[in-house]
Amino acid sequence: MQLIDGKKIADDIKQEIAAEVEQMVANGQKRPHLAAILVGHDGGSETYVAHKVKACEQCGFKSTLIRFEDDVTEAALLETIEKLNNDTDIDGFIVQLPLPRHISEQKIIEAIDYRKDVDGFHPINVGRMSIGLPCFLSATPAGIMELLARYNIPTKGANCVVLGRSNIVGKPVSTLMMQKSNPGDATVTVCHSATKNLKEICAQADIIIAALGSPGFVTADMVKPGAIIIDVGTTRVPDATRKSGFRLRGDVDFENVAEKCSYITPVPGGVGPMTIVSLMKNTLLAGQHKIY
Ligand code: L34
Repeated sequence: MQLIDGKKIADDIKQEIAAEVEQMVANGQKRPHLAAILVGHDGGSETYVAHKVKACEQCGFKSTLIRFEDDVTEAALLETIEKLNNDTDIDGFIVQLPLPRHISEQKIIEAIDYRKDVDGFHPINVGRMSIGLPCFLSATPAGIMELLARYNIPTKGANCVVLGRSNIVGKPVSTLMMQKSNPGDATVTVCHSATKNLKEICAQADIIIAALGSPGFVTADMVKPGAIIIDVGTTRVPDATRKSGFRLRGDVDFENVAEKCSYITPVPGGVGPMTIVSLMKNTLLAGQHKIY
């Protein structure tokens, strides 16, 4: 079994981006500028956004964090989005999800100028992705594709099972895996809560991409010997031995599955850091006005 080191790949890519940014600055161009809107104090969101701000620093980007309490109105958020859309110094921005229930995520996402939508969540970017046009690719799927590429993992003709059908991971990663490209060109099966014979379907898979947010869901009996396992889950589970009181657990029963598979992403240190770095890649593209 080989561990897929997302942290190391992400560090390499951040260095590549930083070098490109210094080149841009030397040529008299401005530093890319990312803004992030964070609503409330969800522990996961706080951590992820802090990682995004830090990654901007490492890439030589400017960053701005805009915070709201969780009683912020939808109107106030929309007004902020409008300002960011019109602010010529901001190249791209994100609204960290999830949002409080009284705010429509879809309305917020559609209010973002798609040319600044570095999360790749706007329907224009999703539509472009689905037909293979240049666009902002959403960060977690793009990060997974990058890991497969950098580890030279063959995907052409592979049976790929995606667990989960969310708009931010399951749907887009299944689209990318079936696209005629490398990585890609796989035969993709998407499983979800209504799927019958899920275990049997998984046991046929050459590649499993687990994105359900259900800790330890993928057990060794669901894994074909030599399969490739991509674990997208990062659920906080109670752990009294940690100072924080919790630890992160993926969707895969790592201990038992690791012995059986050929490649596996750890949690933490697998897909998570790649999500962050894919956002950085999109911000660089935005700063270079490559998506319009
Ligand atoms: N708008 N909302 C928007 N864009 C996104 O791209 C996200 N996502 C998901 C949740 N909501 C979002 C993220 O940023 C998930 N996500 C994310 C980002 C980073 C990490 C995990 C999920 C990450 O850095 N994970 C680390 C561990 C972090 C920790 O210590 O908690 C890892 O190594 O897996």
